Amino acid sequence: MANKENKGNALGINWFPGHMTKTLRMMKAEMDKVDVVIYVIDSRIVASSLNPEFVSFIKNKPVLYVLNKFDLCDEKKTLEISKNLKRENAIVIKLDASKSGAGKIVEPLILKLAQNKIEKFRKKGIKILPRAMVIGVPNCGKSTLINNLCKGAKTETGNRPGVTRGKQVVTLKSGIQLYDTPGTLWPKFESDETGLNLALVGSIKNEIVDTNYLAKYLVNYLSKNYNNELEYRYKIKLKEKDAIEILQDIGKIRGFLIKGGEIDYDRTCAMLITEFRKGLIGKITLD
Ligand SMILES: Nc1nc2c(ncn2[C@@H]2O[C@H](COP(=O)(O)OP(=O)(O)OP(=O)(O)O)[C@@H](O)[C@H]2O)c(=O)[nH]1
Ligand SMILES: [Mg+2]
Repeated sequence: MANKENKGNALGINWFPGHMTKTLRMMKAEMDKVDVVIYVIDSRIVASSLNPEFVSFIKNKPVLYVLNKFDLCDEKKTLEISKNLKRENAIVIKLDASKSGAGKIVEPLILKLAQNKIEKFRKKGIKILPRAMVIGVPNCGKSTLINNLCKGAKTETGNRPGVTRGKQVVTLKSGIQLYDTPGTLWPKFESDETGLNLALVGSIKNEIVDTNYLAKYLVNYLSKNYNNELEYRYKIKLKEKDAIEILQDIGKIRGFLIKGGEIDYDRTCAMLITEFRKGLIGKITLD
């Protein structure tokens, strides 16, 4: 349900609080002043990072798609999926925005994408510098990218969704202006997988999500697609085991026990998700 923070078990995860509606309204209103859109995508979930709410207001703008957190993804799979990002007047790049200096390639690309407009004004004798709006789902690295470009923490970042609130404008040394925006989602996800993928990478507030269900979903996905990584990280053998049995094995190996010698299942699930988010299980792409 839109604007309601309803904690569901897993099916029908939904997080579309009022501040996102407000942000989308602000983005639409500001779009007229923007020359280039910097669309930050979490490389582990390319398809689930695409917000259908953006389609209408970015349609005529040049777009720089940034496949961010590329250091955490399964390169081959992500590049295959990102072929779908094709559109007119767009450039796709891969990036690890948390790596110092990595953002250097971005500024010339903003200029390139705004070239037509710069040229049009130059003919009239006016020198303009482009404005770019940085958009994307929560926690995908928008503010980190901006900080990377301007050397110094000009915007607040953090490994949880909803860090940036309100519009923030940062002017680079060159004069290019970057608008940071709060991460936004949309009222209803197309599929349960979309919600689960967004939750796994930390784009949805933890309180909304049932951690144990999420861990079970992750184990199922990993045992089908990244079985070697899962076995290697936790020194387990998957054999024909189901997700719950695998989680029990992981808990046992880690020594996560509660009174009576039982496995601390909750702690195991939470640990698995944390390790996935940090990239400790391996370079993994969810969609
Ligand atoms: N490994 C890795 N971590 C990254 C990368 N980019 C950002 N991060 C981390 O991801 C977390 C979220 O970064 P933010 O820049 O705050 O994300 P945001 O998109 O601005 O988030 P909101 O403002 O909440 O929408 C931080 O812990 C960053 O250090 C990247 O390319 N690789
Ligand atoms: Mg931010």
